[in-house]
Amino acid sequence: MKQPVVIATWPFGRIAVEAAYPLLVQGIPALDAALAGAKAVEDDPKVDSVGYGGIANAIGTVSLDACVMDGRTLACGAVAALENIRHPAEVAKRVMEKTPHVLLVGEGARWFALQQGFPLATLHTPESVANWVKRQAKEVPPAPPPGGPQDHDTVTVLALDQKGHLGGVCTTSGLAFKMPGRVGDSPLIGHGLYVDDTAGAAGATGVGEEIIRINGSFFIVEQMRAGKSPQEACEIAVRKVNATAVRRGVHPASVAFLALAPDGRFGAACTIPAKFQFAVAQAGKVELLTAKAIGPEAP
Ligand code: SD4
Repeated sequence: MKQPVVIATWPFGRIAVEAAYPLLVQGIPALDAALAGAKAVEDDPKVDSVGYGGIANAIGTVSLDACVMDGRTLACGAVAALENIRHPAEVAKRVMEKTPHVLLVGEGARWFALQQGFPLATLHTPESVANWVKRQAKEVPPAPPPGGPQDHDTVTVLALDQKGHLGGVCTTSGLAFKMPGRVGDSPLIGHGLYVDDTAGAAGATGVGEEIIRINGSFFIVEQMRAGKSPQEACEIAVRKVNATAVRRGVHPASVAFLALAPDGRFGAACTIPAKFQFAVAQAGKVELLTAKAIGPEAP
């Protein structure tokens, strides 16, 4: 029997690991435990970047992205630009289980969620509306490029269960003030999340455009398959993000990665602007750790 481990992005990842870890200890499979953790964050209105109370887009709509992946079978499912549904990660799992598809978007995703019995809900809270109105008055027009430190956050949860299987979930309201219809890395398998029992699991948070550009999570998992530790694999991915920024003549954006190996080792790294912390639950305790920040190398 393996010692279970669960890791999750950002300080609010603590909410996720505290919900997921006891389930893993009871023998619940990794994906189900990770989903319970992600849902606890989606339901928390104080977390203003995931699910209920999430940051609205440029026209004031909360538009959610999520995906799930099972490391045992490589089964996966995702939803993007989903509105008025409180638990996008669970809808993503239904896409995985009940459809022959991987990704449903927009109105189609909402239609599927309703068909599956998810209730329509407002995702705004009085605080999220007030916050959006206040910031819009300051920032529009035109909004500065999204991606400042307060503009994003996502919960990505990676779990290893007692049977040695990996599972992962990623869920977010995406970048604040994103264009309507914009999809980030979070619902894209291989970008915001990738999970394969035979190599490892990886997840991302930060400016999705930069994560997509390097196929972040798949890249990290394949680094682990080639023998790198989870820490080394995350650092290589951050260096790649930095290098693409240098090639494009821009400053590296806020991006962070975390990874979990099939043997329970984990790692995390970020670009300097991300100042990334993540939560870990293992051996009966929960900790908040700070990821190694890596700047661009001198040319
Ligand atoms: C996105 N990656 O929509 C998400 C946002 C995020 O930390 O993770 N922010 O691009």
